[in-house]
Amino acid sequence: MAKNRGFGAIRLIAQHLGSVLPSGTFLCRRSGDEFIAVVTVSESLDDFKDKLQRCIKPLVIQLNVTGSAHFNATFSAGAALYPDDSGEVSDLLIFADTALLSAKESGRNQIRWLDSQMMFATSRKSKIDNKLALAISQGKIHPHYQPEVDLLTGKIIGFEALARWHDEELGNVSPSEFIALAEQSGAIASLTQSLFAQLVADSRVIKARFPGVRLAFNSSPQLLGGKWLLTMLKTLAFELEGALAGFVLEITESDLALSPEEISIQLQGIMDLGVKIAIDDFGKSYSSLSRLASMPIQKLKIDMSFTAGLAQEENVKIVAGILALAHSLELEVTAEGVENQAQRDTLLRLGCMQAQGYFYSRPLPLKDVMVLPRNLRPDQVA
Ligand code: G
Ligand code: MN
Repeated sequence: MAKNRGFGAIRLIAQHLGSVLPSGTFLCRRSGDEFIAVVTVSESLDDFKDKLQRCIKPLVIQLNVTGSAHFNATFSAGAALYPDDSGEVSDLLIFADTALLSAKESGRNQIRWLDSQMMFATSRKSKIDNKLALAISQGKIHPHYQPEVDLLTGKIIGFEALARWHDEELGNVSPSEFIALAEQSGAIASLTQSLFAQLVADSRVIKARFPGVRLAFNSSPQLLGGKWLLTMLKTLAFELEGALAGFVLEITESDLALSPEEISIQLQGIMDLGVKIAIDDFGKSYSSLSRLASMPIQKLKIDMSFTAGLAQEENVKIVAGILALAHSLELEVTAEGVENQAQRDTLLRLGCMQAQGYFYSRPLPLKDVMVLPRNLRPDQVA
């Protein structure tokens, strides 16, 4: 019934579009409620844009003959111009999609035309997408390492591995640009494997220079669902005979929302290899406190937005609350994003003992890690 009703509505929308768009328009349904229209510009571009704007007015749809069921349909549209934007059909479709996304993000019920900013973002994104698999297989994406310190003494107690990619053409490509693409294309598994293999290799020299440090790495939620991550780590642990002791896996609080049986079995298996589990960006998203208490977790990392806001009393209260919660659950705590001495002092006063952030060091390539002193900011020692 619902299905028929859905098809009925789509058919009515298609008929409506056919009747309001200029005659001679090619119109087809792409998927779901998405249509593609190829419209010829036969007047000045400004007049044409006005005309299209009028075509996509909201519509009230009557669904059955008695008129008892009706609903409002609004239209979002994205447009790209041939040949100005591109001579290629495939590019034009991608550009129109980008403009459509922008129309939806700007509140829907409107038409958006491709602009140079959207075009730049789209072409950078598709270049990153095209280069990603090769960059992974050639080992061009490396871990950089950001120190974690003991707040009281400034002693380096660990490092977090963070993926960094420098491309000759694209410059520095940030993880926020390539991780989502790697997840979409399925390359996230090979990326994680490559980064982890580099981390393990680097860990020998890092641990020799900084005895007892822990090495943290991040995992995509996609890899936590099945057994992939556990299997990869087991294989490495087997090859390295215990080399995983001292490693820390960082997951986010929303990862705990995955099926509890699945995730706790995998996390427990990972812990059994000697790896500690930390919750990254804690406090930023939704957290289930019962999951937090029942899952095998040893550490929280306070999201950097709270550290950045420590000048406001409300953030001081939140951080104090997180520290109290961590204390009762017997979890370690690291504050992320410490950028100045005032934040360091407030955190210490609240009883937070570990931190990470630009005040101490940015994420560094291995060669720079190796020349770091064992204590950062010794001037800060109280
Ligand atoms: O989500 P996660 O905590 O893993 O992300 C860490 C990111 O935050 C890294 O990309 C790192 O470069 C960045 N970062 C680390 N320390 C600081 C800091 O002190 N200030 C800001 N603004 N960013 C930081
Ligand atoms: Mn992290």
